[in-house]
Amino acid sequence: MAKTLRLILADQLTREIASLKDLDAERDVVLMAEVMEEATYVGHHKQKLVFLFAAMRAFAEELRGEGVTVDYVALDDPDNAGSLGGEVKRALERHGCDRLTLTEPGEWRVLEMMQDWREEFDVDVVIREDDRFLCSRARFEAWAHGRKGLRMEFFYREMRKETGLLMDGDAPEGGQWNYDVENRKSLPKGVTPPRRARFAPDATVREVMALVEARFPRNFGTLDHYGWGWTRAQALEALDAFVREALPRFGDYQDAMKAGEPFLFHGVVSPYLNAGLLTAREVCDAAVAAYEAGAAPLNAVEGFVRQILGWREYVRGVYWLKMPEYRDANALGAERKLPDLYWTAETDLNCLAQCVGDTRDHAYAHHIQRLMVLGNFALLGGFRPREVQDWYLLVYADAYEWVELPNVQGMALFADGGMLASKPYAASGAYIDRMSDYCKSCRYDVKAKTGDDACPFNYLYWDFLIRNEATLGRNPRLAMPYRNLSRMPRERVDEIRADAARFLDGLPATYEG
Ligand code: FAD
Ligand code: DLZ
Ligand code: SF4
Repeated sequence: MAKTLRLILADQLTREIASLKDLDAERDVVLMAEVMEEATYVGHHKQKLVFLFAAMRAFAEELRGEGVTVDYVALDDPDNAGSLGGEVKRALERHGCDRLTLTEPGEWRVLEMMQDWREEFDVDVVIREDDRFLCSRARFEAWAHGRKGLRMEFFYREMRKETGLLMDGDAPEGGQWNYDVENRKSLPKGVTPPRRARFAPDATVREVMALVEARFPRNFGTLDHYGWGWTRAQALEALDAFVREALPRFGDYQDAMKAGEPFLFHGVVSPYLNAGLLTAREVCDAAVAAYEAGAAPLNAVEGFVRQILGWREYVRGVYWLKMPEYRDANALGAERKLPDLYWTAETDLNCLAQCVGDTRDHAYAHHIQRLMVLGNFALLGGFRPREVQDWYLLVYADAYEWVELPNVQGMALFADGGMLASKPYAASGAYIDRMSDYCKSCRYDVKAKTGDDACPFNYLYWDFLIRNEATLGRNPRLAMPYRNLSRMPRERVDEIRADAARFLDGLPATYEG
């Protein structure tokens, strides 16, 4: 039998990963390596680096506890080759392995690298499918084949039927597939979000924190509020706390935003899911069990399951279907440089200051903050998709290209021309005012459309529609705003364009990322 080297990446931290399935603990070696190439392909948030390195170290210890030989190469190991390929090469030589077994990675870039290893290394290279997802790449391709539009809702219904989640025989539980209309409430006064499961760093995590501060002092973000768990047991504890305390109101306040409350009633489980500490199926099962026990209502549980069984699986399918061209799509010809406020949080637009601030402090912002504040502003401002992509890929603890890219290109920026979304998620200040308390403490007046105090989202929204009329003007879902635009006096249109240009030209944009 071949002696096998099994490489485990930082986002493959589960005993169930395909590359460990036939592990022979007596003979095989598991390689895990903290390498500069992966730590620097974008300048990851400090919390993301700490979370991943701490979770890698803990997982290596778990395997060792089982009697598995783990070759763990730390970032500050003097012999560290600096890249995954370099470390695989060294380990193959060190351990005299004749086979290399891998699980396909979550990024095109890394898959290409792994495919080159077949030529580079004189051993059998086996790349296994990542079966942690509920929908395989082949299954998604079959679903997408021959379809004009790839609407998530239809994909989601098929996944419900195939997994049996929230099904009552052949019918959806409760009679409807989707309860989203019930999930758009703002947060009323007196409703306090629950305390979240956060974890105080132990000695190992503190060591990783010191390493990250020393090696990446200028990276985005702060470690001051660090609270991510780093083991599967902690991830399960976080999931359990969410299901008990937040899930019942997840649906109602899914779209709400509140200053100083980044987590609200959200799961806050994406870093654990994406790194392998939790599985998609067990997270959905936990939510459905709460519904069946009468502990959470259907609108909350269906809404939550849809995010994972629907959106998460769907964006992964889109990523592999559309890469590598997808990354370069720029259907709206957006060419402005990303302004500095995305890095500094220094801006008098309070909604942006709050959302960038939450991102800096927690390597987290919830979906509506990412989409309707940060993404909406990038869409309206016409910022370059590649710069927006890099920003999203580095600032969140849950960010990997397979999930970040479709969300940025398809959902936030409409850069794919409407393959993912039927219309751009463009909104004026009124939406942000309705769903948050941000406007109350803002120096701008959300109701004002003109003048120095006018909320910039108001004229940027119309400027966006005017600027992109050739591309968007025939979109049936934008018929109403374009009809309103056609009735606007010429002077008003000119005024909007001038206000928007003055505002956007006045945004400092000097950062190189
Ligand atoms: P909840 O609101 O509690 O949702 C539960 C779970 O559903 C999440 O943990 C996540 O796994 C899944 N989910 C929800 N929405 C999406 C979605 N649109 N796409 C994929 N999965 C989803 N999510 C990431 O995991 N990584 C990213 O890099 C990422 N980048 C994003 C970029 C943009 C521009 C936008 C608009 C969204 C992005 N998302 C990303 C999706 C979503 O915002 C996060 O998954 C969610 O905020 C994570 O917080 P939570 O665990 O509290 O989620
Ligand atoms: C994201 C990341 C980082 C920051 N560091 C490492 C690392 O040092 N070693 C490793 O094996 N993986 C790392 N990763 C995750 C890889 O970049 C990841 O597997 C790809 O992003 C593919 O999803
Ligand atoms: Fe944002 Fe406008 Fe509200 Fe200020 S007034 S917080 S800029 S939406």
